Amino acid sequence: MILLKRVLIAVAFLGVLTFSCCVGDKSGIPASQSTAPAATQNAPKSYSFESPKANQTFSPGAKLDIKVKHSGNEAPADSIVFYIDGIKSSAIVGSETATSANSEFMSPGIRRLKMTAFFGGGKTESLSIPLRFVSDILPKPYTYQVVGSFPHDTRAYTQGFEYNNGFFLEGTGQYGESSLRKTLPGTGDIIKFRNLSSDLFGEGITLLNGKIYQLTYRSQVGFIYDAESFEQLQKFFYQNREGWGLCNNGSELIMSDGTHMLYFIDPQYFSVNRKIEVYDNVSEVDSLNELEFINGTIYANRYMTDEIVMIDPATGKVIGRADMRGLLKPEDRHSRIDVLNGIAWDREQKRLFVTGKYWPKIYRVELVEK
Ligand SMILES: [Ca+2]
Repeated sequence: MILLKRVLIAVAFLGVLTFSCCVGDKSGIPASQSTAPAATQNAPKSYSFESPKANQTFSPGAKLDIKVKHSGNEAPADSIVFYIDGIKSSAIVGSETATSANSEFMSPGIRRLKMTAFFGGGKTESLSIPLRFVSDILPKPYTYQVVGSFPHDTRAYTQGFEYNNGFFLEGTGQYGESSLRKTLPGTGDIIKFRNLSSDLFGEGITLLNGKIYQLTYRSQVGFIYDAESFEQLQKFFYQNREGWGLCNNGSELIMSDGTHMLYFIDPQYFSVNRKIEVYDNVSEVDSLNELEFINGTIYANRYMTDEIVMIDPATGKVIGRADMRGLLKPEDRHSRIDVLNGIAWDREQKRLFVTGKYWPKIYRVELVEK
C-alpha cells in the first residue's frame, strides 16, 4: 500500500503555454469581462518565442538568449518587456527581436518567462512559457563509516527520527501500528509511548521548543505533544495531500510531502513561510522523505533509495549525496524489512544516527567524502 506513494509524486514537466490578449482599458475591467467585440478577443497572436523553448533546461547564471517572432499583418509592437517569475529581466524596442536576460538570481525550479508586447493605441499582448532551472552545483559524493550500532524495534515502521538529550524520539507509521515513542539508545527500551488512532498513519516528527510535532500521511492533520509528557496539546492542518518528513531549523518546521518540494512552516500559525524546489545539476530530486537539519544543511532520505541527500535550505540545491548502500547487512534482514529511513543528529556530541523501517539496528555513522 505504501507503494502508492510513488504514484502520486510524479511531477510532469508538460509545457503549459498561456496566451492572453487584451485591449488596454483604463477601467481596470479584464478584457474577458468587458464588452469588447469578440473579433478583438480572438485577434491573431502577433508574437511567439523562437527561443528559449518551453520547458528548456538552464543552470542558474546562464545567459538566456531570447528571440521572438512577429507574424501577422499587424505592425510590430513599440516595445516588448520580458519578465522571469515576475521580475523584469530585459526589454526590446521597435523592430528588434532578440535580447538576453541574466538568470543569476534564479533558484532551481520551474520559472516562467513572460513577454508583454506594448502596441500603439494602448493594446498589449502577453505570452509566457515555463523554463526549468536546475542546480549549478555538482553534489559532493559521500560514503559512510559505521562507528557503532544500537538496537531498534523491528515493529517500528520508522517515519520520524530524532535524538535529544540522551534519548531517541521516533514516530512510526502504518494504520494500526502508528506511534510516538522515546527510547533509550543503549538498550532500545521504550521510555515513553503513545499510540495514534488506528485510522491515522503517522509520519515525520520533530522537536521544537519543548514540543513534538507529528505529521500524518494522508489525513492532512498533524499533532503537537508536550515533549516530556507526550500529552497532546494541539492539532494542526496542512494543505499538502500527503505528509512525509519533518525537521526544523530552530524557528520553522521543514516538511516534505514526497515530491521534490520542501515547505518552511510557521510552528505557531502553520502558514507556509516559503518553499524550495530541490534540484541537483541534472533534474529535480524527488521522494524526499525523513529529514534532519544538521549545521545549517537539510539531510533527506529519498524514499525507496539508499541515498541521503544534503540540501541548501536557501536555494534547494543538492550540495552532497551519501551512498548508504550496504549499511544493512544480509544477516539483519528479515521478511518485513523495509527501506532506509530515519536520520537523527546529536547536536551536543555531533553524532549521526540512521536507521530504517523495521530495521533491527540503528547505526551511528560518519559520512566521508569519496
Ligand atoms: Ca530526523
